[in-house]
Amino acid sequence: MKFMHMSDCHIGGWQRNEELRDILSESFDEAINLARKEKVDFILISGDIFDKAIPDITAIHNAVKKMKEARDAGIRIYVIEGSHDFSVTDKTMTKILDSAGIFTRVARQKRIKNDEEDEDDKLEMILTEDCETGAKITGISGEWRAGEEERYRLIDEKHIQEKLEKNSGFKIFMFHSGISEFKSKKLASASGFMPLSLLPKGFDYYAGGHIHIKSEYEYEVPGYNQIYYPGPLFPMNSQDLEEHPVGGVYLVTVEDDRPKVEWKEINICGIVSIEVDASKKNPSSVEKEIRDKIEKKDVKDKIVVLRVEGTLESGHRTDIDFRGLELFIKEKHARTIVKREVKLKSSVYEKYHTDSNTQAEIEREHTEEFSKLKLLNINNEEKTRLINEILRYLSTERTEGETKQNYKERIISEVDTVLGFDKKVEEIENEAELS
Ligand SMILES: [Mn+2]
Repeated sequence: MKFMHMSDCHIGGWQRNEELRDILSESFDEAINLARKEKVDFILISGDIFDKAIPDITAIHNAVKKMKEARDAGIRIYVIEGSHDFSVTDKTMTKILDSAGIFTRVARQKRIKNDEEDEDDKLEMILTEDCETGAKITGISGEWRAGEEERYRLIDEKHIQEKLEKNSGFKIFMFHSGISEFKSKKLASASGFMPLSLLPKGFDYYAGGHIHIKSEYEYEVPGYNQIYYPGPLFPMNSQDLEEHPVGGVYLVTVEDDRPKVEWKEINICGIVSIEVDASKKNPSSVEKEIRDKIEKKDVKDKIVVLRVEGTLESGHRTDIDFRGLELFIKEKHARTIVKREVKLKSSVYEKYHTDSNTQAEIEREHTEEFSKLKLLNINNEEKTRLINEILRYLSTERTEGETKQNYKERIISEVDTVLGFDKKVEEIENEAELS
C-alpha cells in the first residue's frame, strides 16, 4: 500500500499576485502528477486545500480538473477542512466536491446526547474505510482560531480505542492543528495550537496540517508513533518565500502495517533574494543599489523577493519607486516580484506607522487594541476571538453570480452564527411557543 500526504495547498491564495496564484495551481498539478507516477492508492489532504471556504472559480476549476484525472486513474482522495476552507455555516466548496465524488471528507463524528445533567455530549469518531487497501481513516477538521479544540475534548476516547482494536488495517488520523508541545520559537505568535494529549492515541500515522513548516515527530511520543506535517506545497507569505522556499509532499509506503516515509520536493519556480539596507541612504540611492544588484543576478523565470530594511536618512519610503523597479525586473524576464519592507522607516513624519510586516500581524495589533474597549460583558480573550472571526467573515468577497442581496444575507447569517445570535433567536422563539 502506498499513499501521498499533502496539506495546505491554499488553492486560490496569493490573491493580489496572479503569477504566484498560478504557481500555486502548478504546484498542486505537480503533486497530483507525482501521485499518478508513483501509482499511490490514495491521497490525503490535511486541510486548507482552498484558501477560502468559497474560492475563486478559476482556481477551483483547475484543481477539480486535476483531481478528476487522479480519480479516473483509480486514486482515491481523502480530505479534512482546515482553518481556511472551514465555515461555521458549513457552506464550503469542499462539501460540494465531496457530494460530487471528487474526494471524500473523513472528519466524521456522531454526536451522542448525554442525558446526565452537567455532562457534555460525546463525539464518536466514524472510520472511513479505503475500499481497496482496507486502511481506516478518520480525523478532525481545523476551525478558525483553534475552534476545533472543543471538538477534541468531546471525543469518546474509550469508544475510539475499542474501535481501533476491533478493526484491522492501517489506521490514519488526519488533523489540522498545531501541537503546543512542539511549538517552536518561530511560531510563538501563531494560533491554532492545542495540547498533544487531546489527539487520540493508537493510530499508525498522524497526517497533520496547519503548520506551514515541514515537521516530523517519529516515535518521539509514546502512543503516537508517527506525526507528520508536510507544510504547504508552496510558501504562502513573503517571509516563507525567503526562509522556506520549497514545499513538498510525503510518500508513504506501508508494509506489515509499518510506514516508510519519504519526502518529495515540489519545486516549480526558483527564488532570488535581493536585500538592501536603506539605513543612512536616500530613496534614489536605495533604488540605484537595487538596480545594480538585480543586474548582477540571473532572474529569468524566477520569483524575485526584494527585501528592503532600515531607516532612511532622508526622504520618505514611498519615494522609492517600487513600481518602476517592478517593470525593470519584469524586463529581465523574472516571473514576478515580491516586495518585503522589513522595518523600513522614513526619518520624516509619517501619518501612521506599524512595525508589523504582514496583514495578519497588523490585524493582530489592531485586534489587541480593540479588545481593550469595554463594549460587551465578555473577557478580552473572547473579544479577540470574536473580532477575528467577524473580520474573517466580513472579508469574504461576493462570489461570481451571487446577488448583492444574497451576499448580504450570507454575511449576516455567518456573523449571526459567530455571535451566537441565531441560537438566541431560536431560544426566544421556543420560549414564546411554550408560554
Ligand atoms: Mn494553512
